[in-house]
Amino acid sequence: MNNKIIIAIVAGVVVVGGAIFAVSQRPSGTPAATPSPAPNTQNAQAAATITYSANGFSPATTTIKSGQSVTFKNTSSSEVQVDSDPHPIHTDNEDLNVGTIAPGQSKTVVLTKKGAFGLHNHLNPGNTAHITIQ
Ligand SMILES: [Cu+2]
Repeated sequence: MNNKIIIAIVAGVVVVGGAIFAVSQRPSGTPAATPSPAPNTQNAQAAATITYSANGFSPATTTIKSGQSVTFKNTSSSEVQVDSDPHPIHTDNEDLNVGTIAPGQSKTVVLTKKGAFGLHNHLNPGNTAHITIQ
């Protein structure tokens, strides 16, 4: 008689404990556990990549279509700060004010404003590149 009660209690603890464990293992909130991208950036394959190395930006000119994205990749050993021309006010195309990118890192931006724009490394304004957005 007592054994049956003890077995029932143990079984109940196991079932309840198992249920709590199962619930705790479930990801909370929405199933989309991927980190949300920063504003104006996307994880999709970029239409073009502009690399910043010790020699500056490469390629010097890039052409994409409006709505496509461009990845800026810093392969140099120093920080780069990508900004729209003109230096230092950066007002031609504010989508190109990508900001600082640490060595070895990259940032991707979606560009929508059509036209031909210059950009530069704000920390070394002689390093420039051009991008045409059709
Ligand atoms: Cu600047």
